[in-house]
Amino acid sequence: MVELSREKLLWMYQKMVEIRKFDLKVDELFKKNMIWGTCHLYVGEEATAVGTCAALESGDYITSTHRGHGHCIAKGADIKRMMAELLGKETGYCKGRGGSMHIVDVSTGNLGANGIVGAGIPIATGAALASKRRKDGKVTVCFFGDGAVNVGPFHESLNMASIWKLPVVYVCENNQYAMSTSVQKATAVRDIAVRGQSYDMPGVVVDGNDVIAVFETVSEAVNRARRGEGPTLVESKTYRFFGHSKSDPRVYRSREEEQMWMAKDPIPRFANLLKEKEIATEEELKSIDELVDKEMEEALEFALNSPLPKLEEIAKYVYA
Ligand SMILES: Cc1ncc(C[n+]2csc(CCOP(=O)(O)OP(=O)(O)O)c2C)c(N)n1
Repeated sequence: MVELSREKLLWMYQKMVEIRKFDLKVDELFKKNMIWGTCHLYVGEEATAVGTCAALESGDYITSTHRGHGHCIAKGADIKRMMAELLGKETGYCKGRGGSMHIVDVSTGNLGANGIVGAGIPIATGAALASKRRKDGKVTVCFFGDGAVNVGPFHESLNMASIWKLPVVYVCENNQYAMSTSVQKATAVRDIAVRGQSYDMPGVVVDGNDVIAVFETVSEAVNRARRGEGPTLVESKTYRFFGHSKSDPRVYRSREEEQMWMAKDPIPRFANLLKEKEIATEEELKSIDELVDKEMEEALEFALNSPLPKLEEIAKYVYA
């Protein structure tokens, strides 16, 4: 806490609130049939994206997942362009062709969300290899879920990153479920972090609903990577408050379990800390909340006023 300025702490609070309000707005728009397809909400996991991105320099890279809105916002994406993308508009990050799972923003070092589970892991490893060869001093953070730790590319990538001592931090967002499959049923080890040992890299478990703990853990891993000492596997234990995607009635978990995790909501928890430490008053936090409400309304207005792609150009920019 001591090494963080008030400005940075308030930035962290604002980003968490932006992620929450963005996804709640997206949920509302879905229910009104204004967004089509599917999407995966990040509500409940905000502390992982924000604590992690707060540990990075602006030139560093991230790779994201199918649940990527939070990563994009924490790395500095333009919320107007994100909203436009979800509404299929020409002003969106992929000119409205990609939607929720394909937001990429190279200007902020975000190498892209990804609909294929685990596919960001080799991409991040490749980016880190490029940084090492170029000696550009950049670190790549790779976000992925607990479901991704059982795919081959996870194991291949961690092995190579360790052999070559690449500047990469693997951040596993263990939100307890891969669709309807609980992590206990699908994964042999109790803590995913122990898999770091197989590849001779540190594996650390962190409370993923505590933004400061995430910041501190990832900062240490980033510093290690920047010193040329190689990768780290961070397991951030957290929970998604909503279902897997839009059509999930959550029959595989109990309402009691959900309530237990919601009591650990990372946003009020951080707000209480900021008040306790006299970093911000209730009124100051409220004014941040109001500012973000306004930001969301403006983003929606921008998206609604943006043009749809022209029908004759619909296949333009589509490569697969
Ligand atoms: C290679 C691959 N297999 C299966 C799917 C279908 N699928 C989409 S999301 C998902 C679960 C992912 O769970 P996890 O990695 O834990 O991320 P979370 O959704 O919990 O954030 C699956 C199996 C896919 N998109 N890609």
